[in-house]
Amino acid sequence: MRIISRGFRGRRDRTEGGRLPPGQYLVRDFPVLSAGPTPRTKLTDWSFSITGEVDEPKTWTWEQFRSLPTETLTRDIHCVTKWSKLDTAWEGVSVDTLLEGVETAAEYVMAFSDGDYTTNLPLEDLTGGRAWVAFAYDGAPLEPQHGGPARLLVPHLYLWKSAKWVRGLRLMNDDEPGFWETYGYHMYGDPWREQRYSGD
Ligand SMILES: Nc1nc2c(c(=O)[nH]1)N[C@H]1C(S)=C(S)[C@@H](COP(=O)(O)O)O[C@H]1N2
Ligand SMILES: [Mo]
Repeated sequence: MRIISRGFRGRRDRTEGGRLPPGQYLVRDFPVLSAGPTPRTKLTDWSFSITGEVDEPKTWTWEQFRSLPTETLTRDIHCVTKWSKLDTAWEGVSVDTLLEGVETAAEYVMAFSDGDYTTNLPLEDLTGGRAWVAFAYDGAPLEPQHGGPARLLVPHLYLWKSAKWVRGLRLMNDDEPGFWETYGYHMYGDPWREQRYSGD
């Protein structure tokens, strides 16, 4: 007699139980996508700043940043080149924590990184427990190739919005294109609405 356990569901759902956005496929490895060489900023030279349209700019040294409260999180990530990776495990500082006490009328943010990478996002998308400055992946310090010492992580948008080697957030009154957005990538980049390129 054949016994089929209660939990048996046969072939895995092609969309991984609805977790795979349209046009995406699953990877098990962790691809590296960088537009330029990996910057190697010493932690003693590193800082994180909130600048632009703010009453008082803020800045943290690495030591000060690492003494902020941290969160661990597990999220699915989606790259515009069509790979998705499920259940990636991170540790970081919530952007809500970094924005505490910041007075601003700005509605947009330009994240900026070592190596001159930038990417634009609505400020709202970085708040409400939806974005982190992550310094660890899979229980280990974030590797330089994946954005170490720290990267922005905004998992509900395509991964180009998650700036590696991030050094700060510049608050802006008006939306402006960042690096890839200047080359025709979408200004917002929602993977569930397949907003890959401008016009999508
Ligand atoms: N500073 C910087 N951040 C970046 C990029 C980059 O080239 N430079 N590439 C983006 C793109 S297109 C993707 S898909 C992800 C890739 O992250 P990974 O290399 O850790 O997979 O980083 C994003 N952040
Ligand atoms: Mo990407």
